Amino acid sequence: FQWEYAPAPEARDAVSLRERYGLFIGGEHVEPRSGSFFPTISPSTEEQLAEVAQAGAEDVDLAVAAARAAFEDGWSSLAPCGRAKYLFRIARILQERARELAVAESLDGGKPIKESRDVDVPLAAAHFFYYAGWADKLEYAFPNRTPRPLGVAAQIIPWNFPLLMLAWKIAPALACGNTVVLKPAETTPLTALIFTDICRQAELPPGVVNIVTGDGSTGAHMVGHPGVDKVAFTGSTDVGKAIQRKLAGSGTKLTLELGGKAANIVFDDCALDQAVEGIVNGIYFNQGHVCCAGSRLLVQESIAEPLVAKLKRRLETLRLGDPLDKNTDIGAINSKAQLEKIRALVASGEEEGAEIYQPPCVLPEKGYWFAPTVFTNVAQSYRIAQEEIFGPVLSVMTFRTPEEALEKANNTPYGLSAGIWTEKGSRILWMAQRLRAGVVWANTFNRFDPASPFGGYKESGFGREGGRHGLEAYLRFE
Ligand code: TXE
Repeated sequence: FQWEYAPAPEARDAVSLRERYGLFIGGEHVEPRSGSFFPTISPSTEEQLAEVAQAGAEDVDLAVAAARAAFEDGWSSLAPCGRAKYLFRIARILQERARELAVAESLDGGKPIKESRDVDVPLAAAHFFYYAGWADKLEYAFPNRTPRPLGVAAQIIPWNFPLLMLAWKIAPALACGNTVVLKPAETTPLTALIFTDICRQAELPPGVVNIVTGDGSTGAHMVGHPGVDKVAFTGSTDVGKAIQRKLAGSGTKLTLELGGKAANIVFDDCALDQAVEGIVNGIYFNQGHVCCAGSRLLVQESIAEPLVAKLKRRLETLRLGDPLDKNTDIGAINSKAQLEKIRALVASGEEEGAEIYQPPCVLPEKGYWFAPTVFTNVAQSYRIAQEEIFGPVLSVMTFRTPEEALEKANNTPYGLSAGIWTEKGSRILWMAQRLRAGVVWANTFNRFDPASPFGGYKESGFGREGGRHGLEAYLRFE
């Protein structure tokens, strides 16, 4: 089986990028006071897509001041149906500009266009529609309490779902009457920068949304800023812990959505073909760059052999290559650093004694790629069974009883999600009650809806995004 790398130039034309992007502060595109820029590249071709501003402390000061002014000068006291009007407008513009956004997302981040087209962009619009609906109904969401906005929210997001994470953060914050300063990840700033044009197109009052680009140092300025009332962070557990330590005792509200090591648990009475699809979706969706990825497969011993055989055959049909090709299943790894991390963890799995399987596939010469990988013969103590790889790598382990499955599933410092595959409803309920995971899927995986709260236990963080619960993170109560 040979897969040829076929570029799709016509898709590339859907997005016209500026050579250089400044910051979006107070409703204007401005040059960074820092004077510094850095390149954002396409991980599938290594071509430079644009230059992006590296915001320094002074730039963050200006963005926070603009957000504060917008909060005090009207956004927080605007009639709630007025806030809803802007959120509805943004949602509609996201739909109208869906193709451009999907192409930009796939170019900048490496994910297959069919995912950015069918998942990232429509879900981002759905979040704005959903929270637009709550903006004038907050007193119904929290009866007998008086909800009030917090003020200025500093929001720091990762590179795996750039536009969707922006929507998860900005939509509820604005619906509740807050203003925001948001920083996209350094490897995927483009859709957030296109979003600045959408804010202008929607005539959002200046300063309600401010976008600053930069690396971790920009994020650190935001977190420590005295003008910030709330920090919302999605990213690595190490940075999340550092942020929590920094904010200890400060009174700044904090929500953290961190890593995961989810178990996908397959019982012998499941619909096997459906489970194989769920396992593939669970770990190879977005190259495994998913915090809730089903990276540990726990399969009942009696069906382990046929299931793994089916899974390997299915992997041979996955197509790896150009993210802009509509047939691509597996795109590029987001960055060189992430590729190196995946390689190192995979090497540790082989050294510790696990058996590796990769379907035959030709990796493109340029760019960052990693073949879909399955490890069998994995012990729970191996690093590949314990640490978040954040790549297309599945670790398979077996169990005999539901109790053993539960014990193994919960044997992780994380607790973001889990999947159960069985035809027995009572077993689903028994497991779901005992799994220490914020989300439990039954006979499906990686399903998202703006109305469902999402968030973790243990080192996966705290606070919920999505649903009515997601509003709480952006409110105080009188
Ligand atoms: O994350 P970082 P990285 C996990 C995943 C991945 C690993 C490393 O396992 O392999 O983390 O990824 C900003 N103060 N996840 O290094 O550094 C940074 O600029 C404030 C899981 O990319 O945490 C970016 O905007 N902000 C995760 C964001 O934090 C700081 C998604 C995330 O980057 C900062 C991403 C600081 N000191 C990675 N340092 C998930 N939960 O989905 C960095 N940042």
